[in-house]
Amino acid sequence: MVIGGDGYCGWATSLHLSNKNYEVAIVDNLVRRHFDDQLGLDSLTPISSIHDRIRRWRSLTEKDINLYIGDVCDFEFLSEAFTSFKPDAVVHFGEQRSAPYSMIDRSRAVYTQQNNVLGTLNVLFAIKEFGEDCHLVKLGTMGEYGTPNIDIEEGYITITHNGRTDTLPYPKQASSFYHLSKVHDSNNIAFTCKAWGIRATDLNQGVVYGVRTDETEMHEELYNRFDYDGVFGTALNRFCVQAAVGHPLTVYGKGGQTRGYLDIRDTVQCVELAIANPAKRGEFRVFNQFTEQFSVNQLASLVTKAGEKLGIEVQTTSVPNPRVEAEEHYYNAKHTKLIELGLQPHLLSDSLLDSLLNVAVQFKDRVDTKQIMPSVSWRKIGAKPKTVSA
Ligand code: NAD
Ligand code: USQ
Repeated sequence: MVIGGDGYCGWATSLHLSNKNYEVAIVDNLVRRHFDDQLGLDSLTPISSIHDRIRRWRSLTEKDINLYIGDVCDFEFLSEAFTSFKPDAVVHFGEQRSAPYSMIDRSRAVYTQQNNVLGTLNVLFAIKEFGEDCHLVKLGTMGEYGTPNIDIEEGYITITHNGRTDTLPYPKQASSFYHLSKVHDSNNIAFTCKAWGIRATDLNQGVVYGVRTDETEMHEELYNRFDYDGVFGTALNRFCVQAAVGHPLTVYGKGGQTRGYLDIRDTVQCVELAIANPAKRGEFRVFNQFTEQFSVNQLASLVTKAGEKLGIEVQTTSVPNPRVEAEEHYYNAKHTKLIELGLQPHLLSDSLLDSLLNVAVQFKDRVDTKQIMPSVSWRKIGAKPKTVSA
């Protein structure tokens, strides 16, 4: 069961798992498409409705994907989906995933935490009630750890304090109401693994880039979404679109912000590996899911070089940082557990950047350049409802 299977990571994963002969059900309330309507945004790539996507997949492969349209915060709906599909594994992508969206105003901050924390709590109760053996594969985020001045471990750290030693959850220092919702999820999942014997894997994923996977390439009705706007667009994807339309790359502040990144083709591989090698009953397993670290300045320089090769002149501008975050810091995060399970990373290469830039160029007429600059400020978040695109 792929919760959030109509979204960016979830759609690619659903097709990948279906292609690998897993029986797949997508659960989604389509709220992500509603956010686009609400804020006047659109994917760079044209995306079909979930019904057309699934019909097209069936006509190409003769494989069925089950579909449950509804909200995981509605326990009655979720219970029905669980009892009818009876999943062996639940992959939970179904959350509000934008840090800027969660910092627009009070109502979006509250919505983000309500949707994410209560949705996950319902999933935990559904597993306890209807499928105790079901493995929860939950999408967390590397941002749960923040940017501490020591190495980041995978979920746990062994500490000796006043002569005694223990292995404890790695400290969390998230820096948006969205990233904090993931910390709250992790705590709830860890507790229910202990209390009820739930088996769970928390995939602390870095920033995802790219758009093509083997399956989404099969037909234009299977295309994945590609966000480039200041609310849902993520760093490298945004930079490629900015380069394609001749907009200077928007480096926030000093640009030393370093994060873990991975190709969307590795997202789908990691989820498959987690499902194929489930956590034990009662185990709360944490994997850091990224393949390489980059600072924002490094990304800008890689895109500038890739642009040169394609004859595009790329400029960079320093934008006053709309976020409250360290702009120069130490960053060294472990990421060995998925490699040990067999992950074969697609590292960011010149060829990938060329093809991403080419996708951006192909669809550049669809770009609304007014959506590129950041419009949400961490410092100016207010209680009153705000329309960001205004
Ligand atoms: P997305 O917004 O494209 O997809 C999320 C999907 O979940 C959407 O289709 C949405 O309609 C659905 N959804 C949201 N709330 C729901 C609810 N209450 N009930 C049912 N469906 C609901 O996001 P994405 O980029 O695919 O991210 C998926 C997950 O991966 C998120 O949990 C996110 O935090 C995590 N993640 C994403 C990235 C990234 O770079 N995109 C990086 C790290 C982690
Ligand atoms: N940044 C820029 N310029 C831009 C966009 C971003 O300098 O135009 C900087 C940001 O300030 C930040 C870094 O790039 O320091 C990453 O920002 P992002 O928007 O690419 O990613 P983020 O907000 O962290 O969120 C994304 C996904 C989220 C996921 C997270 C993984 O939206 O769902 O959880 O990546 S992580 O960053 O590891 O926490």
